[in-house]
Amino acid sequence: MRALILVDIQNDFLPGGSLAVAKGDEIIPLVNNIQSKFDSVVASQDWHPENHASFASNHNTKKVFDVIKLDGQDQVLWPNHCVQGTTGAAFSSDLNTDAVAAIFRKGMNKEVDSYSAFFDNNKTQHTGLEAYLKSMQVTEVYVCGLAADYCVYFTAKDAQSLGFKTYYITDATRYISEEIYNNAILDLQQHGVTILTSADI
Ligand code: VGL
Ligand code: ZN
Repeated sequence: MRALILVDIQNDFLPGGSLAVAKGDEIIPLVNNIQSKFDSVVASQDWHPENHASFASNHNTKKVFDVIKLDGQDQVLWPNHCVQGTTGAAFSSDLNTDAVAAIFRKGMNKEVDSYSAFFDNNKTQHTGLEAYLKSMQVTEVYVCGLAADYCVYFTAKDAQSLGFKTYYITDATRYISEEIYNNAILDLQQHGVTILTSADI
């Protein structure tokens, strides 16, 4: 069985949002189109409390995009985004979610960030996505969504390491930083993730 994971296609990551990914809206028609090619479609949703440690506003003297140490790991400080229950945290109204069978929320623990749809950045707290996919006999996972160099990257990397044959759909994602994106693609290739475009699905 093959599954499509829609990563964080939320208003705050789209033009006009607080952590807007340039041209992020361009992926939506494509993402809507390809869903019918999959046995299962699931989504992740970044879902932070207002006091989340990844928000620059929660640190004195720090600015957005500064990097700090959080629990021993490098942590980029972000603008406030995807706060639970806000419009910014909602899925884009242009995204077709009719076929989405389950939604996995992440980033609720204020002490640790959660880029991957599978678990927190310190890999202790699972979202339930791995167990869900395995219970559905999913063996192949395709990832798309926002942002290419953060949540889509870490979701693909974890999917591969959890034993799913993993595909990263480049035209169904957009990045925050081109440099980080280029490194992410190299890293995924080295870990055996297949990089493809939607035409090759
Ligand atoms: C994301 C930064 C912070 C993402 C989430 O969805 O890529 N990026 N939180
Ligand atoms: Zn976040």
